[in-house]
Amino acid sequence: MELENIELVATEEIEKCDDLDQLNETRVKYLGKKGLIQGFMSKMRDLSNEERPKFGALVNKIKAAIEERIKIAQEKLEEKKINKKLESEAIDVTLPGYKFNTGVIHPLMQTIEEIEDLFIGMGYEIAEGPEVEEDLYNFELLNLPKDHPARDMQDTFYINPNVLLRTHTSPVQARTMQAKQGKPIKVICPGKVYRRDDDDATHSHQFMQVEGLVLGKDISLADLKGTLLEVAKKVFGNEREIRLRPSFFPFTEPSVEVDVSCFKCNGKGCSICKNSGWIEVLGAGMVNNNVLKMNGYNPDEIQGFAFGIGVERFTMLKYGIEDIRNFYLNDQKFLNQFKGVK
Ligand code: FA5
Repeated sequence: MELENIELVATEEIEKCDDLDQLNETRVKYLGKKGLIQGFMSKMRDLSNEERPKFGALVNKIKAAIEERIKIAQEKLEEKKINKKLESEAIDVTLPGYKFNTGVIHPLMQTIEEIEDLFIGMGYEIAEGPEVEEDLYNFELLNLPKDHPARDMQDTFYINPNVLLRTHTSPVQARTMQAKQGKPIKVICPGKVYRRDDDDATHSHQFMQVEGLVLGKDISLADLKGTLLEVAKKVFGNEREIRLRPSFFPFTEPSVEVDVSCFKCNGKGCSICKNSGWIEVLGAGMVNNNVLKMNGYNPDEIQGFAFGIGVERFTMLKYGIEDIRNFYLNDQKFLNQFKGVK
């Protein structure tokens, strides 16, 4: 190639380069150690002293021009590379987002959380116990010896003669008393319980309760009544009527049951409340002296009350749910109604 043509040819080649690799090959071809420019440099030896500086200056000028063109091309190709990367990573922020199907806290758990918050605010702690329970805690230590007729009140799933699925959360009372060894107690215990009850609109063979137990000096029935009315008022508001009615539990004396006016008929009587106008929501009473003694407490020094709230019944009354079985069918249409309630 003639020296005069080299700048023109190099410029055309540089401009044709599509990427940095090609450009580098072109740079090596012209400016590398064994490149075309170097080839002209080595020819200087053969020139006369007069021609050499002129020729040298011309080669250097052409070399500088090619270097400059390569530099400009390199900047362009680097920018092109960055733009290509940005383009591939670009997102359209105006596109509508993906719809995420969020779950919903089960209405029974919402009720339990509400009850827990309420009692924690009143200074209670939360206790837990096993669902597969010993007969000893579920019955015997609660003043229900074997063959006691009151055991029929809670038809039981037995695993063997001494082990059963707990029929209520009251065994946690006995467990907590044994653990606290005569000291004051203020706990609630939420959990699942099991009974051989026939399923209907207000009964299920598996349901949830929140047990409560308070033991201390000079605790009276008035404290129990005040606590239960406070809870019922907070959960149901002022629209519902609440009544305490004398009842019987072997582990409390005296015992009461709390009813709330039926959400469906407002006390007139309907199929849901079995024409009574009321729905029973919890059992309660002053802890029986025998229970205190059996679990290491002296009834002359310490007394207290206990209660067992039916969580399904609370939730049915709160939201006007007509059939307890809705809680266990996992029907999305039913459950989604409780989105955003809590
Ligand atoms: C008891 O289970 C006692 N352990 C409660 C108690 C605790 C009394 C401490 C005294 C001291 P009862 O069997 O009544 O009591 O049940 C309590 C509540 O559970 C009822 O008021 C009702 O709301 C709910 N309940 C009872 N059986 C069912 C059932 N099959 N399905 C749904 N809820 C039920």
